[in-house]
Amino acid sequence: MRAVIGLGTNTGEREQNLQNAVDALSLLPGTRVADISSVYETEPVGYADQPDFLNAVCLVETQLSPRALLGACLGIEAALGRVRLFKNGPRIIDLDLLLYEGVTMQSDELTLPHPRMGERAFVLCPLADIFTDGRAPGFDFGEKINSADKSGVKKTDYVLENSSLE
Ligand code: PH2
Ligand code: MG
Ligand code: MG
Repeated sequence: MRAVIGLGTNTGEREQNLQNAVDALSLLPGTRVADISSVYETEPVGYADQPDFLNAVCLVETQLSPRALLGACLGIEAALGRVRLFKNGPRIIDLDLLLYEGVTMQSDELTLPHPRMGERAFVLCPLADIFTDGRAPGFDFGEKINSADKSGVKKTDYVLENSSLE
């Protein structure tokens, strides 16, 4: 199934952190990275007293279930050295399962689609690189991206490599 994962980082070697995360996703069992957005430099949303982020999203094709994919994302965060100091605080890497084709669900560990993705320009802008018509699997965001405040979000020229492709 197709799933969309949001990536964010605001400490350490930010570009390298994103690349390491994409590389780790492409090594997951039964999983291939099908597409990767541009990389955006974004002002922190919510807790403001922290460095700017780099954000991107990627589309994966996976045989993992939503819960297994979420667990794999948390495993990659830990492997890349994420330490949770406080909620929404600075992080070396954050991998959020945003969408999973054909699945809407709400539980303590996982809500799909991700409940805040429609309000976050740091998610919507990279999403629009992949889904240029404003339609992601199970999530139409054409209206949302038009009305979103994109002032704190700037496209960079950094390109993430996709080791799933020859
Ligand atoms: N992630 C958050 C909270 N705020 N702001 C930006 N710019 N980018 C993020 O990835 C981000 C955030 C919670 O995960
Ligand atoms: Mg997040
Ligand atoms: Mg997260």
